[in-house]
Amino acid sequence: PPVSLIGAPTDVGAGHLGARLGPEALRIAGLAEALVARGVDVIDRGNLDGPRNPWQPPVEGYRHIREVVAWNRIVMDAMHAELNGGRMPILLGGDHCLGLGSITGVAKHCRETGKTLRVLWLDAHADFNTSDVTPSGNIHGMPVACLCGIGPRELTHLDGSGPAITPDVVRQIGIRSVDPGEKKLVKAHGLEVFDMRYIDEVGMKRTMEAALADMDDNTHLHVSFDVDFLDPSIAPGVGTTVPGGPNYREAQLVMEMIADSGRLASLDIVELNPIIDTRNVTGELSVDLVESLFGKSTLMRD
Ligand code: DIR
Ligand code: MN
Ligand code: MN
Ligand code: MN
Repeated sequence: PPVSLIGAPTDVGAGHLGARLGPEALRIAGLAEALVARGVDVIDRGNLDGPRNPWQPPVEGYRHIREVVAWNRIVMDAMHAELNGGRMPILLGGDHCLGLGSITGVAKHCRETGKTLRVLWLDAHADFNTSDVTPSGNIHGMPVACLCGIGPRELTHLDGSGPAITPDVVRQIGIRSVDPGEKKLVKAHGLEVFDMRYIDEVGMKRTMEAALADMDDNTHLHVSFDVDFLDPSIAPGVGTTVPGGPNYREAQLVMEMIADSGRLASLDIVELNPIIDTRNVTGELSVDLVESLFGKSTLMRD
């Protein structure tokens, strides 16, 4: 299907400044050109516009909640509009608080079209914090909880109707940093988490087979790719690195197996921070991975 790139240049949900430059770093790394080379019809919609980052400390457990709500409404509408127009939206973040708006827009489209939504959350973090248990107040640590209806009403009811998803929609992969109170919530809500221990023990191939199981022609697969999913040795350009992530080949295999599923219908690329990166290597790696996501494979498989 044709693809639309949507830039959301903000870091209002993060604890480091710089993810607002992520969309430009992905463009400079040649994201659109790489997709065109794969034979994909691409339109770059440019950047959305939203409130500036006031860079204030958290208030009652949330940093910048007003600005986070505003950005997410804008992102929700943009994602939904592209899907309505028959295009596959790729959100260029921006920090991962935007996964809330993105997936709320996607879920709305799935309800309207009778599709079954599946969300693959590729991340070092579970992003399942609440204002009570967050160690930081940064809302990029909360979007999965908010999507599942756990959080303040302005975040859990972004489209005015109700929580976008239930926890059974989500599969998390690569998780290796979960805060103590967050861990209790993840367990209580039965989130399906393929953490790094699981990947170490069974391998990435079987992990992805499990994460991609039980999809069919009616499945809309949304991938929310937090670049800190990757091992920091190959992807230093993120605000919150955590050692012990997937290596280059494991990450490629993740993307190749998603491509093979044939179900990818929307994507977020978030948390890329070119201020922290080294000569855009993390932006360039992200583009390599997106090529695999769109079917670029090794010589023997083409
Ligand atoms: C941490 C970091 N769990 C927090 N979260 C991040 O502040 O809630 N998510 N970096 O991507
Ligand atoms: Mn994240
Ligand atoms: Mn729709
Ligand atoms: Mn993360």
